[in-house]
Amino acid sequence: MSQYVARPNNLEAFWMPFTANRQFKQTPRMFVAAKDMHYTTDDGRQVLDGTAGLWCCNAGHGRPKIVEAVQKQVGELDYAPAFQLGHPKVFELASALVEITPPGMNHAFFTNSGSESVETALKMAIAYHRVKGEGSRTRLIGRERGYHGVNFGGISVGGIVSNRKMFGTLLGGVDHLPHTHDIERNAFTRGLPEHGAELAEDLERIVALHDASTIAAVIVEPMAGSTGVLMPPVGYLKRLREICDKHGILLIFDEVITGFGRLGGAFSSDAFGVVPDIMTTAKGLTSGVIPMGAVFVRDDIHDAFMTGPEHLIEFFHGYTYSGNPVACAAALGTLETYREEELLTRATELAPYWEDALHSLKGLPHVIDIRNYGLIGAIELEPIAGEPTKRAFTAFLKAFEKNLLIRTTGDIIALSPPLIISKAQIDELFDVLKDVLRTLD
Ligand code: PXG
Ligand code: PLP
Repeated sequence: MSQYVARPNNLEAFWMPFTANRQFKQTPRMFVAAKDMHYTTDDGRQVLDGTAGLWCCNAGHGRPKIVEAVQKQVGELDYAPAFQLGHPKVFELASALVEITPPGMNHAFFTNSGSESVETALKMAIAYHRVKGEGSRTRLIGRERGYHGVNFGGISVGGIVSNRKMFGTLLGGVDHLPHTHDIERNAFTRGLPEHGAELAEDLERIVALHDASTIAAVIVEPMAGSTGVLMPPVGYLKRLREICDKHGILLIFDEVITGFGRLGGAFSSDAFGVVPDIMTTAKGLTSGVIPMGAVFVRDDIHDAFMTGPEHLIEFFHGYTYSGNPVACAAALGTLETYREEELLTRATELAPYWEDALHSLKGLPHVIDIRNYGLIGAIELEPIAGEPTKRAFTAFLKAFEKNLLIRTTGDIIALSPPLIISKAQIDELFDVLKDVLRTLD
């Protein structure tokens, strides 16, 4: 087949991220093009994107406003130094973004990824307490099963064992809340699980152990994505917010997945009603087209830094590519697409249909839980005894053969299609997945 020549003849040099390299290189899976809801493989197949790439292509693929914005920008101003210099688009973008952040959260710091957004937020939290005269507040509290990217701060507050165990002692002064996953009590819940709000009380135990005066921030994903789509129990986030307020601890929501429409609003607070002090984002900010992240902070946190002599740098932090012009253009084109097509609220509209279609998989072999919110869903499979992850990975391979892209983590299948998915495509997605699940050993 003619497309086949697109496959490079040497796959050795590229060390692939989070990939079984040797297995992949024996039987490579390659995409060569993408448009709207579909990828094209190098053997000419159209694959339905059930995962928005890696939870990032929220506007779908090859969207004209984004493509045009990037093409125009790269010819006009390719790069401008990020430190002590600016360019118009980065200010325009920050202003546009704070229009959709929660009230009182009107400042944006740009990064290149979710991992960098997390490092930035953790450093901001510690430095904020210091500029406020509370330099003893350095401790960071994460949560078991949390995913906050792969840099040292992020894996330290994160709670995914395989991402941590190889890398030494990590950051000191970190503690963890318990995760909220409880299949025994909450299996097959539609929307937010009823049981588990009391798990937030564990923060009081941690505060009692370390004393509030040593704690800078709590960081959680409002909905934990990477670990297998764990919804917050009803009342849980509100309780975390109350305990943080009581003790002067900053609450950071890692919205790298939940931001930009996944839950049916711009950010998780639109869905769950709890507003953090700092939000980390990336992915949907540019619909995955150009790497970019943003950290949003409450005004008084930003303002606390804006003291001292005006010629001095207020925050010793930033990246060569913070606010890169081409990334800014991609983000502005993305926001325009979201606005014109009302994509940031589309998940709310589609949620009932999505939920019914997803839960129709109940009763299929090995399915032990199904969960959903907005345009996100997960199907948890019983692991094969002694061979965890194998059953779900087999489902991934079979789905790929049947022209459907799904994502698996452990024995959990995660689904998060682009927000432009049609009802007919939702039907197609679950028809294929049913076929796949029926044939699993
Ligand atoms: N925080 C959260 C909550 C994330 O989900 C990151 C930080 C890190 O972002 P970067 O851009 O540095 O990767 C993430 C990223 C998966 C999967 O399939 C999830 C992520 C990335 C890749 C795959 O679960 N989440
Ligand atoms: N390492 C070296 C030697 C550098 O000079 C720089 C940036 O100037 C970095 C790392 C950080 O790179 P970035 O700003 O792209 O994160």
